[in-house]
Amino acid sequence: MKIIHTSDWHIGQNFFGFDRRPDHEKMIGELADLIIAEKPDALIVAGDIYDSQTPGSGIQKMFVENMVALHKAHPAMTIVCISGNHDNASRHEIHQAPWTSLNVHMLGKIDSENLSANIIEVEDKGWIVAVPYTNERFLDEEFYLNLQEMVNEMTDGVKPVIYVGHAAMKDCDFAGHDILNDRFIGGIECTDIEELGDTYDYIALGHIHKAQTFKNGRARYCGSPLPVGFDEVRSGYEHGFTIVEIEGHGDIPKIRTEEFKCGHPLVNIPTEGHAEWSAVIEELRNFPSDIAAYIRLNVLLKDDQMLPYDKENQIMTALQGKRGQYALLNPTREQTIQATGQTGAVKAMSMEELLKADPVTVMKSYAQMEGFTFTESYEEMFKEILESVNKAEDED
Ligand SMILES: [Mn+2]
Repeated sequence: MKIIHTSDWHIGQNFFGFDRRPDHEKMIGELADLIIAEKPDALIVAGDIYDSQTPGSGIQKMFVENMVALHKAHPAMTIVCISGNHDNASRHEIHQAPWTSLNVHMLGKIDSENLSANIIEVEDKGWIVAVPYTNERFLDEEFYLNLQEMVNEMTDGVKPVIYVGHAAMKDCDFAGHDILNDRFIGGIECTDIEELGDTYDYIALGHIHKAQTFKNGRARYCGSPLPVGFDEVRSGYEHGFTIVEIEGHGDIPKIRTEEFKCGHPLVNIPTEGHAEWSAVIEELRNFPSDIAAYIRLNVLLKDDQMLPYDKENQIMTALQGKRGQYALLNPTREQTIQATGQTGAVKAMSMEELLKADPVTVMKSYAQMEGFTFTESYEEMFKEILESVNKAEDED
């Protein structure tokens, strides 16, 4: 069985006021070309189709038209499209009936009483087990075991079985995600991939935007085809599509990738880290005029330095005659870590970020700043205290 694996499109994203529709159209257009060239048995879209739970009608229309175009690129292909944490699970299933007639399977929910609905047969080729994003606390304790049992009953043990999910897996590389703002990543809401069982030949994942293969080549995040944020542009971060071939059940999947180049690349100035204002403006002035980039300026402020009062003016002057556009100013104040005397850029947390953050994460960054090791036993003690505080609050 041959599949193309993609996820995290985030269609309709409001990107600092820029319309990303042309970039999304280009991405889906190139995906259609890839489908025509590769003729896969299935296309997997592993969640976060839209950026918001309530996409506008124009954005929904664009999605529908593009999905039909992908179907027409190779009508014999099965398409499995699950919802992610950014999508609305119920809305995702509204037009399930007409989509099914095009061999497109839109899955947004899990019904523990009817797990067979999530197991899709790709005729003569194998099976795809589709598990849309669900908060772990709404899953039965035995969910993965029951699902695996059902899969083993419904499949033949000869043809490959592929799992599709939208979840954060423990011990992955979360680079590019704002861990402090997203407690589903990095902390308590992570799934241990071993819980899924050993039935699946390939686990096609969405959610984490950094492409990566793990579980001895049996699991992969295909990554976001176009960077969703400026932190997704750094060395080692690839954007594109994944092509997977599996001969039979038990065989190791063969994985290839196809790069996607965004029409409006995201550019950080400087490329890595932060630099002082004058150096940033100088680099902006020297930025090639023919690249239609969206640009973030990463400015380092020393001591009691402030941003210049005419900053917008300076930016606009530096960009004159260039196709590049200014998107965001990202200032950071240099701080010295007391305990170590080390000086560097430390991202200050806003009150809003602090309120949303997981206390253990906050404690860990505090420990790092103060230069002491937050050991596992400290963590245990800290969690105990947290629990008793939460309990006392509940009782109030
Ligand atoms: Mn996403």
